Parts: sequence; structure tokens; C-alpha cells
Amino acid sequence: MSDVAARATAGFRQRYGGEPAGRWAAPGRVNLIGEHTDYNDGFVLPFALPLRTVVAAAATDDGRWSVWSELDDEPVEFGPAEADEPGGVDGWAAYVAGVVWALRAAGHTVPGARLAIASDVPVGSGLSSSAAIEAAVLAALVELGGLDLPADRWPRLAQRAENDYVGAPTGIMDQSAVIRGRSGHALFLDCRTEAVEQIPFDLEAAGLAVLVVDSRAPHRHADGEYAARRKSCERAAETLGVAALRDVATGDLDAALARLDDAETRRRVRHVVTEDQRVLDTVELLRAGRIRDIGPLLTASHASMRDDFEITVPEIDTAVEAALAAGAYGARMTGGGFGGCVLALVDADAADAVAAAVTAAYADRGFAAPGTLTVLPAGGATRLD
Ligand code: GAF
Repeated sequence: MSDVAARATAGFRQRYGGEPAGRWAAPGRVNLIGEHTDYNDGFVLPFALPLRTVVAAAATDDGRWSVWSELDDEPVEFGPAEADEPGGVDGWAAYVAGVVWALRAAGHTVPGARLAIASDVPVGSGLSSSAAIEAAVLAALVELGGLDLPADRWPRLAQRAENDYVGAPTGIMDQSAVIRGRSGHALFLDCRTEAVEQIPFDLEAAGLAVLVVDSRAPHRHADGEYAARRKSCERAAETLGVAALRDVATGDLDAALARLDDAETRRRVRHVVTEDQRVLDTVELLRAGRIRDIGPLLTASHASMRDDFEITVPEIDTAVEAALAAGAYGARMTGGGFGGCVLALVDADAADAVAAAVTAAYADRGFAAPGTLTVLPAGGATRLD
């Protein structure tokens, strides 16, 4: 049993006594490319990480939920009243209550349950620790309750938990990545239709690695800024008379920009439209097995987030610049922005040197040391045993 599964199991035994009925796991994610395109009905290309959240759980017949996590000493308990009232549970347990809420709102009978959660996905690093909790809890409750809910409907449901119960206006990328991700592949997702294509992304065979740098930058106003970016995109779509910015074709971008009179909105739109195209170009290269050649697209994506979408911070830009200077094929911030992680595509045998170069650049700038790890695409939410 993996460490994290053992910790969830030990937590279950200690808090509740007895054995869990099972263990369900869901990973964190990084996004290879396609940032802030999901809520614009566009394209994304994330992959699931080998870092996982595990829920050890058993059904009860009292119609209530008790959730313990490593993050807290005591379990959080709630019943239907709190679950049916968005915001009725807060903190990390809101992601659990949100899943119960979304299932009940969709008409499912959710069994009462005891759950114990352990996680290797760092919290607050932009690696989707919240989607990992949602997906692992969803997997557990669907099976414990014998619910008729195929996995391709889970991402929308988990997103609803996050949007409507927790109150974070996120898109559907993270939940899709952690539920539908497949080992050795990146997930090409059309966020409008939810159609997916598993794109082979065999880094090992190509002698490559993805280095993830956790900037450890404090999240500065991330929630408010995220919501502001989303609003700005939605207003621009309305002005342009399209359902979403995805409907602005790359070839029509200049004409669309000319119809917007505010320079900031023009920058936001340019990011989204060019980013959608970069996802499509990246997918083309990966389909042709040309992994190294995606480097410039990753770096262009970063420049667009820095200059047009304006969601990067100095620690993040420093990590990208240092990785590129140390020989990375491409590097970019991954995730919502204002902190979080950078990913760099590097030769596998150069990963340590690139990580050291980023760490040295942080020391030079007086930033707290970053975290670094190399990752390979892993599988999505699953039952462990
Ligand atoms: C966060 C959100 F949760 C995603 O939906 C997505 O918008 C991402 O930021 C930016 O691409 O992770």
C-alpha cells in the first residue's frame, strides 16, 4: 500500500475504529498548455500527476457525513441541512460537502459516510488539491451508494460543487484532468463539448522530463483576480456577439480586437484566442511525436500570460527565465496564476541542473527557496482496492 493510502487508512481506524470499506484515490494535475481557456469554452491540455489524494471511507446508515483530514485534528461533521445550503460547511471540508450537495442536487441518494483523507498533493500550489479531494470523494460516494453515475459525468458535477457550493468560479479543466487523465498521456479537452482525446506524451521514451517548480509565492488576491479575468472575458464575448471567446477564430482576431475600445480587454482577448491556437498547435506536434518542438509554444504561452493576461508574479517569471537560461526547451506558469507552479520541458539528464539553476536564481533575488520535482503523466481517479 502506498504511504498516502496507509495514512488515510490509519486515520480512518484511529478516528472511527474498524476498517474502511475501500480506498479511492485522485491525483493533482499540471496543465501542459491552455490557461484560462476552459471557462471560455476553449481547449486545454493538462495531465494528471503521480501525487495523489486518498479517501478511506465506509457508508453509515445515519444519513450524515463525517470527514477527517490530515490537515486537521478533529473530523468535520455535517448533515443534510448543511449539505443542502451552499456555504453551510467551510474550509477544506467544503469540497466534500460540495460533492454531497452536487450529487443530491442532481437527484442522487447519497449514503451517509465516514471519510478519512490523506494527500500528497500540496495545498495552495496550484496543482488542484481541491479537485483531487472532490474527485476522490465522488468516486467513494458513487461506489458506496451504488449510484448510477458514469465517470464521464463526474467532472461537471465536481465543478458544480466548486462553483456553486464553495463559490469559486472555475472552469472544468481541473476536475476533467484528475478524473479523466491517463498514464503516459496528456488530456486534450474541448471544454465546450467535453470531448477528449488522449494524446500520447511519453516523456521517458524521448529522454525528456517535465520539471515542476513550486514558486512558493504567496497567492496575491488570486480569487478576486481570477473572477475579474473571467468577467472581462465574458463581457468581451458579449460585445463581440459570440457565445464565448472560443468562437473568435485566430484569423478573425485583429478584426475582433478592433471592435474593442479598451486596451486591457484587448489584451485579455488576445491571450485567450492565441492560447487556444497554441493548444491546437501543441496537440499537432505531439500527435507527430515531436515533443521537444512544443517548447517554444510553452514559452510563448508564458509571455502571453505575463504580458496580456497579466497573471504572473516575479517569482514565477524568475523561474521561467532561469529554466530557459539553463537549457529548458520551454517553460511556463501552469494553473490559475498569481503564484503556484511553473513547468519546464527539459532533457531528463538535465533536470537536476535546471532545478539547481532556478534555486540559485531565487537565492539571488532574495526569494524563499522553491520546491522542485520531475513528473510523468499518471492516471485519474480510481478505486485502490
Ligand atoms: C484554475 C481553474 F480552476 C481552472 O478551471 C482554470 O481556469 C485554470 O485556473 C486556468 O487555466 O486552475
